[in-house]
Amino acid sequence: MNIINKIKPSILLLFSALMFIACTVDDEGDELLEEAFLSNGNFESGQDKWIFYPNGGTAEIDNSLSNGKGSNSAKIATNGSSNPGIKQERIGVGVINPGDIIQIDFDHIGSVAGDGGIVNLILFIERAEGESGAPITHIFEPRPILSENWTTYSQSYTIPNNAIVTGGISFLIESVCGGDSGCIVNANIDNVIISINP
Ligand SMILES: [Ca+2]
Repeated sequence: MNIINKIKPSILLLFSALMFIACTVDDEGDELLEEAFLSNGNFESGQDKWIFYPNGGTAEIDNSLSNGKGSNSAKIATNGSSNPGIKQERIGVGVINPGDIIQIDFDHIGSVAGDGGIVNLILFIERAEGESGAPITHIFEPRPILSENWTTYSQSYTIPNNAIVTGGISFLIESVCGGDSGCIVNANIDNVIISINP
């Protein structure tokens, strides 16, 4: 056996080991991303992962309306001075960093009547629990415009390079009526997706 034949199995073994390490890291990374970002964006698991805030209006699972597969969406509705909303908190801790682009997409359907009714998408860049300082709060514009057809809303925000993101991100989708009498907002939300550096 010459020297090359002796070395070959060792090289092959080393190569296999490196591939194994590379694949393991990659798989863990993918799992981490899935866990960290957003679960149940289609509401097919009900309120799981979400916080529903009626805030004087209606915030509930609507199992009669879904866009695409499944049967559920989130209904956020108000007919008075209130701001019912749905929120996911502190997702992407340790994964989302300063400078990252956060893209949020969701589908909406519904209507606004009277004056003063809007739908807000608000992003919070969070500090760790107990860490002093205020989160960055970003209200996306232009806001979603409700209509009788499902429409996809897509917005992105670049986290400033000097931001503190130790608590990940939170986001809130809310229907809002101010003080105008006759204001009504009926919105259904489905298929919420968050992409990092899309
Ligand atoms: Ca759905």
